[in-house]
Amino acid sequence: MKVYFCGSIRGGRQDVHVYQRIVHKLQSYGSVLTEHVSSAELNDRGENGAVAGDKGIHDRDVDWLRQSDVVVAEVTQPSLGVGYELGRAVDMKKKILCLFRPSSGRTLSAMIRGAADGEQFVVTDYTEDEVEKVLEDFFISLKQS
Ligand code: 6K6
Repeated sequence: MKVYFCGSIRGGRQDVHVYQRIVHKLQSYGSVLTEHVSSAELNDRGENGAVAGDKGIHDRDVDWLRQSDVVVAEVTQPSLGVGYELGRAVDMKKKILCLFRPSSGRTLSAMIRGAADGEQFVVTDYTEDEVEKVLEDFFISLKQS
């Protein structure tokens, strides 16, 4: 299974430790195409020189999104890039799980919360200590669908 993980880069890297937990768990289900999103070395300018320029990043990521079987997004830290990826993923009819932590004190965008249909697009509120269990439940329900 190919998993596309979305998390904030230029939107802010405050939650990178949570992305690392998510990616580690996702790797038990398949290959995570966007493992670099959880890299602690990547700063909020999204720089590490691995890809030539923003167009290269965009085109490669949209290509990986197309190849993916499932999209998992951590949406607590608002990010234009993550919102864009989710919109494209809906258009591609991908299975999507969005993870949001209400303990952040933020309110999730209505365009993400309101897109949930409980099947193709799932939004789950969680606390950091239950993240692995939330992912287990999602992948069990994915197998059954
Ligand atoms: C090269 C190597 C590691 O990081 C880079 C440079 N930047 C990006 N590389 C890959 N994907 C990116 C990069 N910048 C943004 N994205 C995609 O957009 C990721 O898949 C994230 O889910 C999302 C983050 O968007 P912003 O708006 O928070 O940057």
